[in-house]
Amino acid sequence: MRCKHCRGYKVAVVGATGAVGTEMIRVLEERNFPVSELKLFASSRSAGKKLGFKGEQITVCELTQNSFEGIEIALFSAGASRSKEFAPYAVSSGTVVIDNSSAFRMEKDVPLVVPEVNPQDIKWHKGIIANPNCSTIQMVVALKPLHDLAEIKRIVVITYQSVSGTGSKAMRELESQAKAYINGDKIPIEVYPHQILFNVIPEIGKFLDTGYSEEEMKMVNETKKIMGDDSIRVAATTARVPVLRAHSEAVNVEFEREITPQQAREILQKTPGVVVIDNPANHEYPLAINASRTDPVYVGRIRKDTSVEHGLDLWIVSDNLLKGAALNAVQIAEELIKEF
Ligand code: 25A
Ligand code: L14
Repeated sequence: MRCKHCRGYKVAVVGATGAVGTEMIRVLEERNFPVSELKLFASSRSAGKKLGFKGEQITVCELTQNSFEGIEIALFSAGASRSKEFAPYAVSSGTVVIDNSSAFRMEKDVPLVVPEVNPQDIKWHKGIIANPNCSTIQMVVALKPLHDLAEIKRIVVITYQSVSGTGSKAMRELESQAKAYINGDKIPIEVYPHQILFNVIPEIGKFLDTGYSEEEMKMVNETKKIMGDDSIRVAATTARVPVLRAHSEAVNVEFEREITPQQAREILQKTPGVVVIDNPANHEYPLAINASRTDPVYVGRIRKDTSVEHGLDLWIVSDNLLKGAALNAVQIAEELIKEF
């Protein structure tokens, strides 16, 4: 790859028309990532559609095996099956793939990276770098500095996940259910097994034989890999709520050593990428509506869990399409090009 002083990199976004892909394009522009040429790919459904980047209209092309010639960095967000099918072609063209799907996250020779937590892992990539699951990213950004101080033994997390995690079709479904309700029409149900409007659905991803869902196991396994510590125990319950953007999480953490809520607050206030909002007496705590379309991971409701020797409870909120997906992917690309 060329040096950062050169004109820029040839970048592709795969899944460019989706909920995450459109944010990837916007974040590349907003952060002024050095792009000399941007190529946009999606399925044949979107071929010919135009999307804006730095005042230019770029035509979306159908993704094929030959799409990656000359591309230096490809940001993938078109689902795990598309990643499995097309990432090998990208790698054999010499493209570095930053993949937002779950396809390669747990593979031994694929780094799983949150730049605030384990930027050093980017170095050993062999063509693919995986972007972690959105619920996991926001949790580890907040917990890593606390782990460094007091060593985490066990995490119990419950998530309240927005519909945008499922993609743009699910966002439209929540909106159309709201409209149908207002108009007194029959509520359309297509994406989720139940109505999501006015509801909470404790099912994200497939259920496994253990009774846990795929999303819950992503939080267990990815947390250990990103933190580089297999001894951290994680129990997760993941639920869908009728929110358009930003996931909220109730996180209970047990530590090896003493850590007070005030210490945690002070450390988190100094942590890059984290904003502490913790003034409950004034009704101030992180909210999905306020986190939506913003970059930080917000932490609040920091309090002592008196049921164990060294425990804290926290409320963590972040925009799942940004830090949970597009922003983290672009930050990985920024780290990657630092080496050249
Ligand atoms: O396969 P998975 O892993 O189960 O993933 C399922 C979906 O989850 C989203 C994403 O939805 C994905 O399709 N997703 C995956 N990982 C995610 C993550 N980490 C995630 N969401 C958030 N965080 P999406 O609709 O938001 O984005 C899909 C993008 O992928 C492109 N795509 C699909 N098949 C492709 C492909 N690109 C290349 N080759 C293929 N074979 C897709 O482009 C979009 O950019 P598109 O052209 O198919 O979609 C244009 C519009 O059409 C809608 N749409 C999507 N699927 C269908 C559809 N319309 C009708 N029928 C469909 N089956 C989309 O809403 C989009 O607006
Ligand atoms: O693994 O539906 O990155 O909210 C993240 C979003 C899995 C699905 C992942 C959702 C996806 C999840």
